[in-house]
Amino acid sequence: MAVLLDPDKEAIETVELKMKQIHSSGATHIFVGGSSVPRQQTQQLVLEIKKYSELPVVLFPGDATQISQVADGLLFLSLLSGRNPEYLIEQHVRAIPQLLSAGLEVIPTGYLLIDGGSESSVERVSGTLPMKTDDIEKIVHTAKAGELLGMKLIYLEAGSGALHPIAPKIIQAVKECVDIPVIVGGGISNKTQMKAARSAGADMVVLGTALEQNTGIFKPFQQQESF
Ligand code: 1GP
Repeated sequence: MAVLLDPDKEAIETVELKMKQIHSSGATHIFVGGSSVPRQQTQQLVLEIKKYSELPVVLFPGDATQISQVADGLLFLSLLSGRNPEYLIEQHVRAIPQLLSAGLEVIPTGYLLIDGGSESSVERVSGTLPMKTDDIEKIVHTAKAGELLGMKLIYLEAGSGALHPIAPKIIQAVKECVDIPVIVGGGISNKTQMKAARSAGADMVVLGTALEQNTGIFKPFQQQESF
């Protein structure tokens, strides 16, 4: 399990406590990103996390301005579900000066936005529509195209705060067709949903909103079998 911390929502003063909770939740990675914030803000959050945690910090950037050289890795997300060149390649080109001088592990990631029942910020910012949940074939083909283009991860995204997380049948269909790890995020707010995603084959699930809204949720996650 990875937890997603958004530099725009995270107060620096609460990071120490949050890290204790995250460690006891059994999370294996900390993702940082989500909103568009000045580079300095991302940098500051990553540095603060690093004071209290040895978990790998992986950037989950909304655009090229969110690359912090002090993180461990970067999901180099290409929004394959949409047809906006800005998020397919343009932001990536703009990120290169930062990446050339950073020691980040860059992980090429096929990012698929799938309808989660409400308008997501990815949809708003990218100006692209999510894929329809009943067009599983297209979702699978898009993920496979990403793999054949050399991507090392597929990220199935329902959108932060989605009403419905990615359906297990979608995860399963994608897993059956690709040989690279599949990450699933968006709208996962309880153990049952986490378990369903994992049972369907998700190699990692990502939680953001659920942890922001109710830190008490950390404890129950710890008590279930390891995610
Ligand atoms: C990461 O956008 C998700 O993929 C996070 O979604 O905030 O709904 O957990 P939540």
